[in-house]
Amino acid sequence: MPAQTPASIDVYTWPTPNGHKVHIMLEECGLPWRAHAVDIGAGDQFKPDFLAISPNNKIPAITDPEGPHGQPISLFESGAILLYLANKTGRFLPADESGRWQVLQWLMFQMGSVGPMLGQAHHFRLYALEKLPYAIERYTQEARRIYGVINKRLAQSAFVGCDSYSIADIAIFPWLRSWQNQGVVLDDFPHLKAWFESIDARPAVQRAVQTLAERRKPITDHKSREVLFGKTQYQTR
Ligand SMILES: N[C@@H](CCC(=O)N[C@@H](CS)C(=O)NCC(=O)O)C(=O)O
Repeated sequence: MPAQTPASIDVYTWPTPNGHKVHIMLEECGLPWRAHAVDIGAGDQFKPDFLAISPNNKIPAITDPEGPHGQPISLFESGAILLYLANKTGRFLPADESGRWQVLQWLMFQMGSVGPMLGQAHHFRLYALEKLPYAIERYTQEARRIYGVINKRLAQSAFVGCDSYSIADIAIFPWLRSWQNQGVVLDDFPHLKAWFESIDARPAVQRAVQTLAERRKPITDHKSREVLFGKTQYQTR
């Protein structure tokens, strides 16, 4: 009997680093999926249907019609989604316990340090209308420190998580694509640079980062700023 094609996973997303983590994982796993644009500059993340699956009003979120026990499941938080997809497919998370814990600690490092700190670097260097030297200095230094941590790890290991490509690499890579905006010079981190170029060349990665590329725009207009950093973001719900 021919194997049944899995149902498409619905991805509620936008072309940002956190969105691209999930796009890359889905492309690497060869799973069927569909992107549904959530324009976070226009305020789509506050629509009730989206908040019902992503209560923190952030992309990415997914719905898999074939979740655990064959039942549909919705998930938000990119780290949880990567773990879910790794568990579903048996890919990019080592089966052996020590490799698994290695990957999980570096995935948590991405979620707790790389994303939040580089996100603040973007905010204060690019988006904040008021250029605050203390904040710019702090988050640029944090960005450089984090690149240094990754570079040191890659001096000892072929990949960030373990000795093979994993969800830790998939989570970190999209954030480093904007290194210029973070005040970092890639040449200062040679092990990281070689790793970055090898991931960037992967066909699945090349396809994934094209997701909704035509919709991407800089957050410079009044409306986007208001939605993301102003009253709409902080209204009491
Ligand atoms: N920890 C979350 C962060 C997600 C996140 O920050 N998403 C941003 C885009 S990269 C977003 O949707 N922002 C919209 C908003 O804050 O209203 C994850 O990893 O999924």
